[in-house]
Amino acid sequence: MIRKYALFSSASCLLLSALAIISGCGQPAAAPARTEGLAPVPPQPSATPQPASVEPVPSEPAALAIPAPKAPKTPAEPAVAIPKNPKEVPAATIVPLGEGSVSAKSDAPNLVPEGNWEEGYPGWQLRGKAEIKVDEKEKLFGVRSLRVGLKGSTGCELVRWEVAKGEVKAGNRYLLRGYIKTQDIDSEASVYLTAFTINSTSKQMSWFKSSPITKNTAWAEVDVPVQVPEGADALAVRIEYEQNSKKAAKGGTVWVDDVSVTQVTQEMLEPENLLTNGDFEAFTNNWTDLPDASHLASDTDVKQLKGSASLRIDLKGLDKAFVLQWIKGITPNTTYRLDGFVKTKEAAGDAFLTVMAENSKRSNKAWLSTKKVNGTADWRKLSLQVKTADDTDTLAIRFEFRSEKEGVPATSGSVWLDNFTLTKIE
Ligand SMILES: [Ca+2]
Ligand SMILES: [Ca+2]
Repeated sequence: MIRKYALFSSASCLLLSALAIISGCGQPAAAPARTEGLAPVPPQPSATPQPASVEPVPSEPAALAIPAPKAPKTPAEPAVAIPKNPKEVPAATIVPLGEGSVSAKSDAPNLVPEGNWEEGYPGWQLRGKAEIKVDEKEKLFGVRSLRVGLKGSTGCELVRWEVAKGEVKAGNRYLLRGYIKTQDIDSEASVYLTAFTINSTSKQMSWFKSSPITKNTAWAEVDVPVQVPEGADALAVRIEYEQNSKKAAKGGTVWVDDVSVTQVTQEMLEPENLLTNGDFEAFTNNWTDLPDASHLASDTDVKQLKGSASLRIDLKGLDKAFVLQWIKGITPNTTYRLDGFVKTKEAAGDAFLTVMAENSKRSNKAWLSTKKVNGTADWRKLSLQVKTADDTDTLAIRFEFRSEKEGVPATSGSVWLDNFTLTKIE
């Protein structure tokens, strides 16, 4: 803390000069549209819901995911209503994201478009010892990231002043987000993404800091929520490297990509995830696994950007395995969205997500499934939207890895699951 305030007193003159520089730069250009890695595949037609069934346990969801060749003669009202016009509600879509995939981001304007490093690092000021360069090999978005070489450095910071000049008001909320990768950072040293607000009259500052990132960390999404305190009228962003001990080795490399600051409004707050442990940080807690947990592992080496673990399913010569979670208290006539990230390695068999909707009498059930994936592929997002019927009160969310033919023990390979969310849309 002492160090920071000392920094600030030496930085206040810098701030004034930075203001003069930045005010001459005019308005930042609008952030370029993000398209790479997120190209949506056109919505797939959904599975045809099956008529009501009294089976206590769904046993044929895979078959139900395939549109029936003929419509039932007298279809019972399905628990999941699917509009005939697929434009109204995209019933099942798959969005391949490819290597280094990330979740979709908000459409709010980015107040630090220079944080994508595509045009170098205009507006950023380096203090302390480091070698900064754009890097066209290690990047997550666009064609460049920023590489910070720390050879011989005991600490440094890269500051972008006044990212929300004229917009910062007490009570406003912002999300600072960046993507960071580290290599050979000493365990006694850390990298942080930090935002701070400034009261330009009193010079008082408030700090908002990410968790420390150290050692060797694959590209990780780092979020720092900021709530502007009373009296603050400016916001700045900092990427900092700090040694926590004199024993720390002076070296290592940090890559940064796509730093953004977006204002968060009430409507943009992430909807509640109705799944518990959908990020599989707690192995299979809250999930039912079938046939048993012997094929499952918590994998801390492979995960989809956030958190520290994914769930891995390894199969050899079995016909299927799945994890299941029941969600009760579902609202009728409401659209829900299911998203989940899946990675596959030599997966012989189909991996997919299924939703089963059920009424309170357990007399009306319907299934919808995402597209199936297999083979070897990096993280892909599987998504599904369902609209519940008049009497739906329960949804069962199931991830399946199974052979194409029921009962044929042909499934093999590995599948990783991470960041499953079920959210109420309307
Ligand atoms: Ca970039
Ligand atoms: Ca996780």
